[in-house]
Amino acid sequence: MTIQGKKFYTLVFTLDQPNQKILLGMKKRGFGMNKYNGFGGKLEPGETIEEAAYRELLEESYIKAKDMKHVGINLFTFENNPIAMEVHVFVTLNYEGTPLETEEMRPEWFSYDAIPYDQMWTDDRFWLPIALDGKMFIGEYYFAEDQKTILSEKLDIVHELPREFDLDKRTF
Ligand code: 6U4
Repeated sequence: MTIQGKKFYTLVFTLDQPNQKILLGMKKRGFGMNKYNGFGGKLEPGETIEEAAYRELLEESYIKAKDMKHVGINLFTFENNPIAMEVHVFVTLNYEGTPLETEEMRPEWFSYDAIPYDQMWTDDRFWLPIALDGKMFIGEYYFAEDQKTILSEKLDIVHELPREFDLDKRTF
């Protein structure tokens, strides 16, 4: 697979740890529409990955995170698409506000043992449990054009995350 470049995205999972619940949003439009996911999106010009993570969570759910932990990086590539998506995953345990529906997302709390993986991206069932377990990961997923079938995958638990995924170190 020839990759000519990548774009950065954020993805934030808000956790109600005492009640073992995770906040997901049903995406109402755009990429990943009709799937549950965390809250996130593209970086704006001049923004750091962390700044984008806080901003997107607030814009899409009205949750204001007090802190966040960077828990993983996933590199997504797609058949016949030369641009990779580099998604930086965060969790927040400390936040203010109550989630509200926005134009983009309909928020809903789920118990950790009832996460609707069948209505999420195919890769989430592999790496989200690692994040919920308090560990960090780096994943690579190569998707077929249907955006469902994973053609190749690699997932590592790591002790430290790099600032970004080095495309030269891709496995496939
Ligand atoms: P806008 O400009 O809001 O219409 P949109 O096309 O909706 O953009 P955006 O900005 O919401 O895209 O970003 C896509 C979101 O989907 C990011 O949070 C990253 C996330 N994402 C993309 N591929 C994913 C995958 N395979 N698994 C996953 N999240 C993914 O869990």
